[in-house]
Amino acid sequence: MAFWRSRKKETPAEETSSSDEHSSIPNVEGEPLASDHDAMATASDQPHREEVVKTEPQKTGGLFAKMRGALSKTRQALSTDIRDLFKSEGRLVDDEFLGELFSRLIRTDMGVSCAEAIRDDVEKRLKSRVVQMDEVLATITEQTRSMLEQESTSLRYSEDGVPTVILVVGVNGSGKTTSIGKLANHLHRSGKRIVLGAGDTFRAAAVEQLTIWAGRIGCEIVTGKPEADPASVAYQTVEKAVEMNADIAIIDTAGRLQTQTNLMQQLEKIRRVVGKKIEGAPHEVILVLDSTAGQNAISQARGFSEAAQCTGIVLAKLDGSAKGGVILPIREQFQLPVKFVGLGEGIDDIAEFDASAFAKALFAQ
Ligand SMILES: Nc1nc2c(ncn2[C@@H]2O[C@H](COP(=O)(O)OP(=O)(O)O)[C@@H](O)[C@H]2O)c(=O)[nH]1
Ligand SMILES: [Mg+2]
Repeated sequence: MAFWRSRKKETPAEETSSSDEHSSIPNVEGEPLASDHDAMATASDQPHREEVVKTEPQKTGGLFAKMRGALSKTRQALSTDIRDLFKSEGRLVDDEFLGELFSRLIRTDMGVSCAEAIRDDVEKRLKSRVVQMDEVLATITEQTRSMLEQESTSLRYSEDGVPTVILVVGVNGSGKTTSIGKLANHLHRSGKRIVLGAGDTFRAAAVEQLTIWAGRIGCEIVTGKPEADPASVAYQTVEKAVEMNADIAIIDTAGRLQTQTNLMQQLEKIRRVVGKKIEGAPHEVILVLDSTAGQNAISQARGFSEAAQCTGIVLAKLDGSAKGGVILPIREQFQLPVKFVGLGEGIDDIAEFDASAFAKALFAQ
């Protein structure tokens, strides 16, 4: 399967006109039903700290240290468990050992087939030998790295000098708005001109939250009126990006479940209208997954990757999760590259995904 799926040719003539294009965008035919909103409200009952954006001092110590810090919960769960398998004189790698290793790996939510692959690799390399823990960890780390490796983690940029459009999607509370803030800051720092689009018009707090991020970063933001058509905000965002010759427009969206047909149609409309303004846009449709959701994150990836034609993943909240292993089945089952990982709530707590650093951080002592 290709990472970049071909898009249907759209000819939605009714949505825009040349004189005042965005104001002529009608309301989404599939405007969320009350029941959809209700579902969203329920899903958002989990704690949000939208109004308070943390101002943390800049962290130092490089990507590995950061990744290592963020993965501490998963690593502790794993390596304490794995350490239990060893005595100072080492351990014979036999069926019993392999079975115990397997049951420890699986606790990180890496899933059966990934845990099997790692166990089989240890078996192949070390069976019938008495080994020390370091040697087993080195083997596991290498196997994990090779399972996580992917062609490219870089964002796909537009080719012809027009702004790159990134649409950000996912369920409520997965970390979309926060990830946009961190990503925008990351790109801004690398010299890109950014425009944010507050496409989650359903909740005023979401607009406010993104506005605070824009203020901190010092980038432009386009907001609509409360309950405005998100497609219209998306269109205006792209229009603004073109106008000011920005490099990147990043569009936030309301949380939704992949099963909410109307809300998925709304995403489709956003895609269409931005594609009308810039051919080939959106260049990226980033699915934000909450790694603390473990196996649920996998079912979200399954639903969204098809329904919203996602092109990449941001795996958020690795720092709060003991289930960081979930990244393995995500890589195994989907052709979607993990582009960034969220390592905390602070502005710098995002990193481009790096398979080698991730595997080492997961198993480092
Ligand atoms: N620890 C941690 N918290 C995060 C991370 N990303 C987002 N959050 C928190 O998760 C909650 C929901 O995030 P938000 O961006 O509002 O989610 P959205 O509904 O998908 O836009 C907020 O409290 C965020 O501060 C992360 O990488 N690590
Ligand atoms: Mg949000």
